[in-house]
Amino acid sequence: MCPLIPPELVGDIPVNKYPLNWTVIESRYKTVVNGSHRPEKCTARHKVALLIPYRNRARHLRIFLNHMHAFLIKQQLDYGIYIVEIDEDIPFNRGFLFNVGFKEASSDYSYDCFIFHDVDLLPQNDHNLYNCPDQPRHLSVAIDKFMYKLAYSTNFGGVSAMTKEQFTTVNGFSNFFFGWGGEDDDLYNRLVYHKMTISRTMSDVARYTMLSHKQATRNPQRIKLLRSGKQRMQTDGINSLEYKVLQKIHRKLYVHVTVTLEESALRPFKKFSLSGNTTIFRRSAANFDLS
Ligand code: NGS
Repeated sequence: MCPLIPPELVGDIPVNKYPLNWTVIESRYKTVVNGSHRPEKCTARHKVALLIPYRNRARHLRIFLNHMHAFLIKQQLDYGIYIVEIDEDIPFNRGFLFNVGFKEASSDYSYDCFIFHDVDLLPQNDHNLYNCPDQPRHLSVAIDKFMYKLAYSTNFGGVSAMTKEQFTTVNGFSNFFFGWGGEDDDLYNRLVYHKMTISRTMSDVARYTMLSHKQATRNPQRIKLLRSGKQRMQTDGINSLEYKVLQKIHRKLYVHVTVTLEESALRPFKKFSLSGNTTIFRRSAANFDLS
């Protein structure tokens, strides 16, 4: 077994916000294969899948992967990185993509711990352990953009960790939140309903740099959806997830999963769409080229 505390951790680590090109990043991580790595000299204590919902952030992805592989290797984890995206040109659905990532990673390997991670957040301290304790853990406690202060006490967004059992117990995320905001608060409500509590890493360790980007369009229905969330908990989540995998490519530094939503999965979007315009455009395959 690898030691409880990985021996090579140093605390604060530099964050390189410059996107290196793919060849350079790949040559840095010779031992990473299919987006996965495990320690050579000991048996990892944790099998961790890092799930990243994604759309059109190729620059961020290069910065993220370059930073994260070094970080995770040092933590002596048996890990895999999954980048998950939808082909439809509809508002982003973070919760749905995490649910898909959970299923796809679970079908590849016996991961016991899942880290739900935004692509624009980079940990600044390697004592911030990417494993899953007894209770769900919120990891992105202190973000530079917010002056390293937690936005509010029930916040569970950004980066969080749950065991397979915890995530299954709460039926994963809701699939109903199209557009920015609310899906993480809804997950928090699910945890509370199931009598779980959030654990948090200390804020001097759980520090993150956020990469800059345009603010996504807020989902005007998010408060309404949050209020009715409790009624849907048992029927809206990983047990109701319907999608088709368009491609699942095991690249060197990540597994890239692109899915299309089944008609039934679009129903909530159509129902809650204010504009009334429910035409959905498929994105062309060229958009899935992450280079
Ligand atoms: C809340 C959102 C959350 C979001 C959080 C922090 O208002 O989804 O802000 O966002 N909830 C609702 O909109 C209901 S942040 O300031 O980090 O961009 O995670």
